[in-house]
Amino acid sequence: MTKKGYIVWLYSVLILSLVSFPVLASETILFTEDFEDVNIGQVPDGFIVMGGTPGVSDEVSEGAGGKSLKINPPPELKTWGDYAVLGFKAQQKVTIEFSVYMTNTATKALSFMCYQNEKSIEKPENAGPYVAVDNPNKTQYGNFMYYDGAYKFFGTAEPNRWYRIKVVINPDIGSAFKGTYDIYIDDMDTPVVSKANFRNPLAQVAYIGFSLYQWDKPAGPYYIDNIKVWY
Ligand SMILES: [Ca+2]
Repeated sequence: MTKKGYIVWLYSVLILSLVSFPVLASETILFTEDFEDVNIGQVPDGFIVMGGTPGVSDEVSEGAGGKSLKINPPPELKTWGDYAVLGFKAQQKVTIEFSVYMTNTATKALSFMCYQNEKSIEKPENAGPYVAVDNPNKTQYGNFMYYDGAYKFFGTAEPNRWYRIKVVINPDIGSAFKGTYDIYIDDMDTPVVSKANFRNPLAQVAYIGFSLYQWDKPAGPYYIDNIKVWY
């Protein structure tokens, strides 16, 4: 190869490298779970279950599909919260994604909550970010909601289909950590809610929980799938 030929070759390699390998934003995954490797009725390692009987099921196979986490207190159980909770390395800036499905029998709202430590996970009033969904045919709400001291409605929900939810937590580190969060539904590029306020200030986010309250009549079921926690 002549010197000129070598230089042309070198530039070609450089340009091809830049075109072929653009710099990608790095993503650190703290937790993922699709429930496919979990036995029916069990919960994966890392989950804390409280109140009723969350467990993996294959009852909703379409959509997000395969196996998913069923949250459905048994009819005789009166509970202030049928919880499935999981912990991860504490963060201040973190994104949580999951898919949720409600049947048309669901009568109570499913709540998704973020907590700062294990001690606080049993009480919804300890949550920072707080997003809920319920059945338009069986409840007074029938909407997606977030809670920052009062319920704020931001979208209509339908039973018998999967929704993909993304919650992006934006820390606002001042004298106390009281961040905000953005909520996405299905469209992962454009938030439907921006800068929702936390229900409570948190020092960090280290746990997320899914909870279904049941008191006077059967509340569920709801199904959760494809959980991803990352930053
Ligand atoms: Ca699955």
